[in-house]
Amino acid sequence: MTTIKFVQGDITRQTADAIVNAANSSLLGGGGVDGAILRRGGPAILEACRKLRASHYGKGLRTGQAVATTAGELDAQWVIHTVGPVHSREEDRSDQLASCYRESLRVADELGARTVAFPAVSAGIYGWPMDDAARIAVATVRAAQTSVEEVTFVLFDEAAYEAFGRQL
Ligand code: AR6
Repeated sequence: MTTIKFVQGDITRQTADAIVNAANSSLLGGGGVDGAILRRGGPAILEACRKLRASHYGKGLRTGQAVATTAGELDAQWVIHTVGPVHSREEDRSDQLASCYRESLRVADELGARTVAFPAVSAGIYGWPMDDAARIAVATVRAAQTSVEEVTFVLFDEAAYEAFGRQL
């Protein structure tokens, strides 16, 4: 049984075995939570991402997939990078968003991570409406078959925190 928690704050200040990054398929950085993680985590994370691109992901990491690197100077052992879908009004990409949470937890299980911190994947630059992002995130983690003992959703602002809280 996985305990689910919600906190409001900056995920780069969170302590967890694994911190999930809302990355993009290049794995080479961006804005939002990705930029914050790469800044505070120091150069080791980007260096590990570059190596992953060269060794395994020449075309980039696909949407809905997840891969781990060192967490550099963050208070965690690993960063799990996942690529959320860009929100679309024409196409239902909910399965891809759910896959981000499932795949991140699968990678966490492989690593032996017991505690995992997630941001609201896709709910920033990628435009996913917060209430729907929260619904998919919480339902997917609840339904996941995982050995992870504790999942903490780290929500950047009050509106996001409240949207996730409504899922309880
Ligand atoms: N801690 C916790 N949550 C944060 C933080 C933080 N430090 N900073 C932002 N958020 P976004 P996406 C929230 O845009 O929508 C990047 O350029 C933010 O308020 O980070 O998946 C990547 O490289 C929002 O609620 O991720 C991709 O190109 C949530 O995190 C693209 O953005 C996700 O917002 C991914 O876009």
